[in-house]
Amino acid sequence: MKNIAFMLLVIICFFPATAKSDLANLAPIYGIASTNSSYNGGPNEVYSPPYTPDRAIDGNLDTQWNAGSWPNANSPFWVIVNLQNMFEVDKIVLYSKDTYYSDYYYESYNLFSSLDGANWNLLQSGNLVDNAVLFRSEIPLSAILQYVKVEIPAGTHWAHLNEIQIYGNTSPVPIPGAVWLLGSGLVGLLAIRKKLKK
Ligand SMILES: [Ca+2]
Repeated sequence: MKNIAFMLLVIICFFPATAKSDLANLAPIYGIASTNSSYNGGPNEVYSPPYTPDRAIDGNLDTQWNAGSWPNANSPFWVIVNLQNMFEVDKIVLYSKDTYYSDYYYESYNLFSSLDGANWNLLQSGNLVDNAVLFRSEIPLSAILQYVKVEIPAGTHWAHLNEIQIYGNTSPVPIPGAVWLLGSGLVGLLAIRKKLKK
């Protein structure tokens, strides 16, 4: 009986910490985007310049960040999205499209996450097909992160992204609070268990 009561207390104390609230694309809600290169556009542009990094997280698949084309002194190009807090993230989706040129092109990418914007964890490397059809690359995850970096180190023509979608729990992860709660919860459980044993 005492063991059952203890198990119930454990479930009550720890279930709320693992319950998930709404999932959404966090990038347009919280994201601040930066880059090392923005192409300023030229004549006969299909998309509306400037191709600034905020265009990669504006929730619009028809606008894009464009770093320029190769060769370029700023390569490898990168765009960083800072969510301003730590979040639980379930997947990242990258979109690219080039309607100006209909021939086949590609651009390679390295996708990183970070908690502090200084130490980066490589999540995936791959290629984005870059032609007139909107290309979608979905990367499933189970991670806590604050920063996402997409690096484009090589390709056949443009370095650009129409959208970086970061899907996760809309409530930030309160790391110091969670640690404090876990600590106080364990102390409480130990005290209750001691009482039950008496
Ligand atoms: Ca966009």
